[in-house]
Amino acid sequence: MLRPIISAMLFFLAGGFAKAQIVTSDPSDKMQWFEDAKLGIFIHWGIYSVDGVDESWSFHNRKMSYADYMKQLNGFTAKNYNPEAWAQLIKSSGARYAVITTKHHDGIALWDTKTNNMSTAKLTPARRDVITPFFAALRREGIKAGAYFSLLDWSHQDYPGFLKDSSRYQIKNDSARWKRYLTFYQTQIKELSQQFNPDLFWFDGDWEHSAAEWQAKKAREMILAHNPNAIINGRLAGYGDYATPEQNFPITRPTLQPWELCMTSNNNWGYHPDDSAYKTPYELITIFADVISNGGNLLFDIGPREDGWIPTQQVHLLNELGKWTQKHESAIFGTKAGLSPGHFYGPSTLSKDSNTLFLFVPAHNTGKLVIKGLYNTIKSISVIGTDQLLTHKIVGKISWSPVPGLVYIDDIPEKVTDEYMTVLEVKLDGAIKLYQGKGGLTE
Ligand code: H79
Repeated sequence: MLRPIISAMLFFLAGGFAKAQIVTSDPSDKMQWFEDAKLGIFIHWGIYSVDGVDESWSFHNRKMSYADYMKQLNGFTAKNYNPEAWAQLIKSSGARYAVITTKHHDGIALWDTKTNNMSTAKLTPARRDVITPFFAALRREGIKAGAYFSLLDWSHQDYPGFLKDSSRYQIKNDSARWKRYLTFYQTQIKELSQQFNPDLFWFDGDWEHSAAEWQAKKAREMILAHNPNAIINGRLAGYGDYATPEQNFPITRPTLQPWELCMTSNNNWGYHPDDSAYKTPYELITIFADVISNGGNLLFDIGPREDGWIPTQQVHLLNELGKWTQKHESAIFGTKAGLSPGHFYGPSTLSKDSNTLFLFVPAHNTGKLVIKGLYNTIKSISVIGTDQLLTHKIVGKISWSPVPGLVYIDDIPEKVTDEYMTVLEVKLDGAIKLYQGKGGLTE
């Protein structure tokens, strides 16, 4: 139980996420699968996937009328929806978990909620709950299943917010009305818990109210009462289990672990046929390597069309990512954060026992690599996915000084470099030991 307490303190000290994280009833190892997972696939699917407009924000920001936005209900068919194929695609990317929008800020549930008729099951030609078959398919593939759920619901008559810069009412003026909303959203969470038992709840939209207003502690306790192993992301007004930077890559290693970067495949979360600003497989893979090097997970987003078809570029990205993650499995899964900056110019990871260091080298780069401050003796260096061994030289080791020399790794033959990132496996004589001084005679 020590770790949650320490992380609660860090949460408090870290400023950016300065809401106390109170963890009382969780099994101490419940985060383990998540920390080992490294890669998740995020899915934004909803009625916004009909016209390819911004998910919920398009009406909220008055880019289109609410009436026009809601007309998309008539176009959500899910007619080519193949949850098994989705799960297989996710599996083949190497991802260990997936998170799907069960309800975005627009209030349209993708499951058959009993709380109201605002669902794909009740109001769209699809006429069904699309979550149940997806969770079943994920679980058949051994992939953890996460439910994205927007706390705020701009469609609900008892929710204060609706369009940008307007409000239905103020909580302080009508607490009974807000109470009705709390009962509504908490009932929906109960439905999700009981019907789907998500491994992960991915909340969003907490920024519109305080933890006290949301009754965030109660929401957390409700979820954990049903499943003490459920993981909750860091958007439950301070009552989550991990930090969630969105789109923006952290420059300094987040002090809060675990953490997860969620990122789109182009510039949009949902289906946007006009958005061709796709990341390349190289960009995706180098971003992913950087994330795991810093001890995080990547939650990479795709946005299927209303009928369930996944854009070709997104399938391509997941396939290329999958080839690479499969080849370099040992350097990715079951590893931990690598060297801190200063030791190596690039991403790295460490085996859990710290006896093996993995160095990530961009594309067809043939090396000229240096490791600084390594006390250990290197037993071998090999190129993952090949039987190529590399030699190295220790440079500048002063016999009477305790400071280790520089490790210069000899060139990687071009023919064994990877199209995206080559990974070197550096086997050490024991757990890694690093010199982090300033090079002075006595430091
Ligand atoms: O579902 C996707 C987005 O629709 C949703 N989260 C991802 C996963 C999302 N979009 N934007 N945001 C979350 C953050 C929004 C922040 C803002 Fe604000 C809300 C900017 C302006 C209003 C909060 C309040 C932050 C600044 C002021």
